[in-house]
Amino acid sequence: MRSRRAVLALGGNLGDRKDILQGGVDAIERIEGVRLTGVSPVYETVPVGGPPQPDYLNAVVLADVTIPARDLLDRLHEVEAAFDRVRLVRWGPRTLDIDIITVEGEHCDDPELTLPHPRAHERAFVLVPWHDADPDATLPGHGPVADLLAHAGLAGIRRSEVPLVLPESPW
Ligand code: A4P
Ligand code: MG
Repeated sequence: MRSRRAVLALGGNLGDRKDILQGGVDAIERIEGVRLTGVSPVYETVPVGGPPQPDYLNAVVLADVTIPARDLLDRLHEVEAAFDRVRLVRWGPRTLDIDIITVEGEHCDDPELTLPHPRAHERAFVLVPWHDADPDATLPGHGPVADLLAHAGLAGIRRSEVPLVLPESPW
């Protein structure tokens, strides 16, 4: 399948958040048909929605993907499971969540995989690191990420000094 650019958002608020985030990035790079091209700074963020829960670490990675988006979602769910992700309540605390924000040229309304991600445009914890990783990014249907940032509530977002490392591709 031809290569398309994809944007993935990672977040977690249980366990050793930094190690899990880096472990998630490393595991994404090992997925066959995925090549990481960029990684954002890490942000410490106040939870949006859900029950009372600890603050999150959030980051965004950029990738080139040659597998179908549904296969990518399945592989990402396997990565989440490898970090003991348990689903109890919607928007509840989690060790690792990996959302597909966009896959270049792909639109889908299926609840199992909605593309672009239906809430990305209003989520500062996605938009801020995405803009850092790609200042020219555009969210299809919503416009430039730089413009969306102007309307996003930035109060609950704090840049962390923790760096994420872009791993070497095994492929
Ligand atoms: N799904 C549909 N489209 C997608 C997509 N583009 N990417 C389906 C990934 N999954 C997608 O996801 C629920 C279902 O969405 C899956 O079965 C998948 O097939 P989930 O990972 O089980 O649960 P979730 O992530 O809690 O659900 P959701 O609705 O995607 O949550 P959001 O809207 O992403 O919000 N606050 C802070 N500060 N930081 C966070 O990271 N995350 C959330 C989750 C809420 N508050 C947060 C954070
Ligand atoms: Mg998710």
